[in-house]
Amino acid sequence: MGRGARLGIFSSLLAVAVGLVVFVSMAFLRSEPPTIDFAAGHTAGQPVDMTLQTVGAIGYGAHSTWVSYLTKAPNGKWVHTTLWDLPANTRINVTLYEYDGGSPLRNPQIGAVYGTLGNVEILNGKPVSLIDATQGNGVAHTFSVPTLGINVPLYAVDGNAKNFCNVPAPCPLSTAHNVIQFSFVTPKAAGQYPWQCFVPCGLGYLYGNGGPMQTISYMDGFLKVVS
Ligand SMILES: [Cu+2]
Repeated sequence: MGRGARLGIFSSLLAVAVGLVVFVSMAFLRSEPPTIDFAAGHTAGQPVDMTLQTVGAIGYGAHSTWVSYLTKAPNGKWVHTTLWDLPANTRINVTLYEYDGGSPLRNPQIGAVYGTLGNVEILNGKPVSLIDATQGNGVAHTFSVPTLGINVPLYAVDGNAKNFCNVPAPCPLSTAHNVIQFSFVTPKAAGQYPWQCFVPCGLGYLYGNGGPMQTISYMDGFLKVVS
């Protein structure tokens, strides 16, 4: 084989290799979970309803044992994501179905409800401003937006309940759950506001703070406020 032919083969192989690296990198960059659009077609002054759930294990995918949030899209489908487009300066009415077991809190302050309208959450129909996690089933997760001063502790279900949810998410209403409702107002300024759970619920990770606690679509996400 002549020098020119060898150079030609080498160049072709190099081009294929570079192409593969670019393709895989782009696929990785594109792999962000979907954003659910609650802002499209929104009428100013009208509240937005949002339905969420928390589960003890997502039950599928690369991390099937991880705890997770899920979001109900406006079309009624449950989606494994924690990214939402929300209209600015708008009341958001959240209904959250909590299906996970819990524990006492390392920091009892996380049991306080604040930053919601009235500084309360409605737990199974009753207004609550503080959850004492040393009592009952404890707290499973929180919905917290530090930059907006919002904290909502999610009272847990009995982890030993006969109808504890152990099917792949979404959990059905026939399994043990608590219904938690609260409202908050999105800021006037557009931007990405991070939210997260503050219960160290990443079982099997250092101090419970790794894994799902650090991964968007599991225990943290963004309010993408659009004006
Ligand atoms: Cu959590």
